[in-house]
Amino acid sequence: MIQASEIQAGGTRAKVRCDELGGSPYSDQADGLFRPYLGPAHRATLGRLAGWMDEAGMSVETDAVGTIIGHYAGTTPDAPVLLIGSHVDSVRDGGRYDGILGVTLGIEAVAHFHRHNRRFPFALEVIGFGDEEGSRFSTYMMGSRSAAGLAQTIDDSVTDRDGITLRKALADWGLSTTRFKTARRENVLAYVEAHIEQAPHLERAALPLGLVRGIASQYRYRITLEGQAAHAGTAMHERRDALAAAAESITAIEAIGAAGPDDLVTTVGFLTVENGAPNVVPGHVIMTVDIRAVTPGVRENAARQILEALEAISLKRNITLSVEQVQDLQGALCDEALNAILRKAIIDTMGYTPPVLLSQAGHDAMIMAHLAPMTMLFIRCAGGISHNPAESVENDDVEAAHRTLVSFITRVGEER
Ligand code: HGY
Ligand code: MN
Ligand code: MN
Repeated sequence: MIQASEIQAGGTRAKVRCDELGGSPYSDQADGLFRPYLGPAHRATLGRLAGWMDEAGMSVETDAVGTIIGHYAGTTPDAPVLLIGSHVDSVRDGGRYDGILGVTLGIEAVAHFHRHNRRFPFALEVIGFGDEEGSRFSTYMMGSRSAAGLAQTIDDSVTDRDGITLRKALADWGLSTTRFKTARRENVLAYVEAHIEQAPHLERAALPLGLVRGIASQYRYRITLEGQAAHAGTAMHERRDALAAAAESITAIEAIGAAGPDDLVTTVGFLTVENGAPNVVPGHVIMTVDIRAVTPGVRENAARQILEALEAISLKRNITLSVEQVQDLQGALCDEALNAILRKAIIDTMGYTPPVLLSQAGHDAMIMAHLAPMTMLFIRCAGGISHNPAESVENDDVEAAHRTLVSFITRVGEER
């Protein structure tokens, strides 16, 4: 019988490894965490993960888009694959556990079975996607989209903040878009992703782990407001102030989000003023709008209201408005059968029936749902805070997640 004390080391180790990866050389930001796709930190992180995967008895490869995959063979060579993973990239000034904790927990689960020489009628693969956040290029979910066999478009007009194109960044890794199709994972039985909740529901319920019913759909727009740059001495009624128009628009976007159903969220997360200066009336503003909802139709309805509001404000202020949709991400429901097994695993290891939550945060799991049935395990995080250096998790909660993941995989094996 497996000793609980032995299994607990895995959970703590998974967290401690995320802490190690939270700094140089695994971050491209001197004073915090930024691990962008195809950057030096990404490459260093894959090297470190490959070593841990090797220690856990896995063979390791990196695919055509820079995704790392550790393989732990099943009892037969043609056995289907149970994929366990998440993303290794981060947002700028990000938290240490978003994404990467799902990869280190996957490694710990396989290490546990390796130590006990346990094999299943399916292979285990731990997968670490390099571009979920879209924090370097305006791509997003590139790794899971390729793994799921979804088409990828490369926009050569898109560059990172240093002017490097995605195509160049791929070439610097010896990767080429011509091989993207080879990244599709074959013979996949299911996909499971352990991830911090990035919301406060588990903390408010004083519970360490939860299930996920579904992941919200997302729209993202790039809005350009064109007025007229003018001297700060210009009379108020003679201005075409793009930033004042943006401010009124942002308030309207927030009000539409707040007035909508509980699962609707609207965010303006990025704004830039061209040639901004204290004594210049802003003439050109670019901002983003992110709209999410789990319930079908809510996202679409909110988008229509928001675009109508922006048109009315721009007309009133004599501003030229242009709207570009840069993301249309369909939501996804977790597989009921996998959720039932994960529920039993949580009852087994924790002794309580877990809550079933909605995820307003996007995850690779919503893409992997195109390839195979998927499920997610949510882990409590302090205050629900994420995309912030203050992101934190408790050792006990990560150990609970580790033990639950081991129990979940064991149960899937028993049900095969
Ligand atoms: O935007 C999201 O929800 C995820 O963090 N990429
Ligand atoms: Mn994130
Ligand atoms: Mn994430």
